[in-house]
Amino acid sequence: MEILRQISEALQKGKAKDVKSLVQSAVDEKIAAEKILNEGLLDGMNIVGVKFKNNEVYVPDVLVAARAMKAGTAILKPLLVADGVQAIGKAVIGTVKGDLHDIGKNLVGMMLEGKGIEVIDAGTDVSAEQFISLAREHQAQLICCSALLTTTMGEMKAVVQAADAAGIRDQVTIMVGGAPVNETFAQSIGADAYAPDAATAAEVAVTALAG
Ligand code: B1M
Repeated sequence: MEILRQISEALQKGKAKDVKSLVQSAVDEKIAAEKILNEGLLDGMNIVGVKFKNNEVYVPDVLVAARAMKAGTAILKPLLVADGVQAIGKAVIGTVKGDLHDIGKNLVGMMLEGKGIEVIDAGTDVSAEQFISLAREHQAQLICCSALLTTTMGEMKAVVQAADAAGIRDQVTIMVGGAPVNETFAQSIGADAYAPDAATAAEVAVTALAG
């Protein structure tokens, strides 16, 4: 679809205003929000990621692309998030200590809200102690940790250990995810669940809350 290609290209160029108006046009054309997200915004961000890896674009280019991504997702959020639904549980979500990537974490948060889960967003660079203290404060049943760097994914193990030390390990489901994370890693650190993408994360969260 032409408009989705235009969204992807505008995002790659970091043109937040264009992304915003193109996403709005796509919504007005009744294209499904998930399709706009996956085939427009995320397509563009994936291309930026490959170019970043190949040194064809640099951190400032990635930052403006990330800003454009946020402008687009802000328009989609009301369409992805259910309105007025009774909360079925609470989740503390954050990107682990040392890691500032928050786009994937924000998408996971939106999808959880879309399933009627109350989300307490701890932000980025969240220490294991912060995760635990927020989970206690809000009596959350879920702790959701995101990591995008191979150097920070080890922090997820610290969250599992901190939950253990705080005596709340059997009261919370710890779910992990992010580009470098996989099922084998999740099991190796003693996490309860892993999800490869935001939509699956929401399904896994619902299953965990039901069980
Ligand atoms: Co960074 N960065 N970055 N970056 N960046 C990556 C991650 C990298 C893979 C790029 C590359 O080399 N190809 C690379 C990491 C290499 C590695 O560790 N193996 C990298 C690097 C090296 C860095 C810096 C070190 C660069 C530097 O400064 N020299 C630096 C680190 C800063 C820090 O965190 N301390 C850095 C900085 C940045 C920016 C600030 C410029 C920017 C972030 C802006 C922001 O987030 N607000 C940025 C970006 C945008 C990227 C890429 C291009 C895109 C990430 C993204 O948002 N993807 C990324 C390359 C790539 O991933 N292709 C890259 C879209 C997002 C929707 O996907 O986050 O994977 P993702 O989330 C998915 C799934 O993973 C999953 O669901 C989401 C949607 O389906 N998911 C979960 C995520 N969390 C989940 C949790 C769950 C379940 C599923 O359960 C709880």
